Amino acid sequence: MSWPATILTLYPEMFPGPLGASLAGRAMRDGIWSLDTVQIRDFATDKHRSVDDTPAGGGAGMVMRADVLGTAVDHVLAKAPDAPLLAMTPRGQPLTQDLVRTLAAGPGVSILCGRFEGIDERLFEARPIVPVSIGDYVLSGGEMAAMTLLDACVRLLPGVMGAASSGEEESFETGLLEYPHYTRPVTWEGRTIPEVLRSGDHAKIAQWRAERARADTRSRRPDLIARHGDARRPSPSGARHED
Ligand code: 6GU
Repeated sequence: MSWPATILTLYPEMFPGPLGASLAGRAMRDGIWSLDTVQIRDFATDKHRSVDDTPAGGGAGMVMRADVLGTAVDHVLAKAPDAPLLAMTPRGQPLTQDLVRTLAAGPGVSILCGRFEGIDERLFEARPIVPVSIGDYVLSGGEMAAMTLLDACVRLLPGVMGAASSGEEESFETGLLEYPHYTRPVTWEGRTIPEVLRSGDHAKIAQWRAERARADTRSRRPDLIARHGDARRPSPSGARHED
């Protein structure tokens, strides 16, 4: 059990889902990581096994109860005391490659998946829970967000991807988007692979890639350029962006 993940959810049947296939699936079968689900409803106390209630102050939808979640979270914290406990919610801090790297380097992760309109805020005051969001849009629940986070972490675990995942030129490793890729055929529908990539001149190739990374980031993700500090040359050797 090298990197255990524990998921608190109302829908354990959604797991492993896509994480059981491809790279993550093979890594799981190889014992590099493991997945355990905990059914939140098992911690309900009334005869209807209710986990949610109407929002204080009124409004649409339902809110996940602090008392039920508190007991469920305590169960997970007792089982996995060293793993950080995250909650997937659009109100959370943004998931970044920096956070993914930190989590993958740690002892594993526990993840609470929100449903309904949200989670009673007192839970976040009373337990050590880090709220995390995967982007500025709203999912119907945190489960697919948790799968996204786990996929990003698992590919970085030792033995999962080999050289490629430590690739210092990957998107975000330099604070920029990665340069574009090409492969054979050399000509497809009249479009030819850029000449420089076929030149064998590795210095020129590195320079072209650095320029394209910068240009594409500027046009697609100006927010990243602003954070990157508009450096003249993103280091092709892959020096990491420090915040
Ligand atoms: Cl983590 N959960 C939900 N429900 N929606 C989201 C999200 C998380 N991140 C972005 N949208």
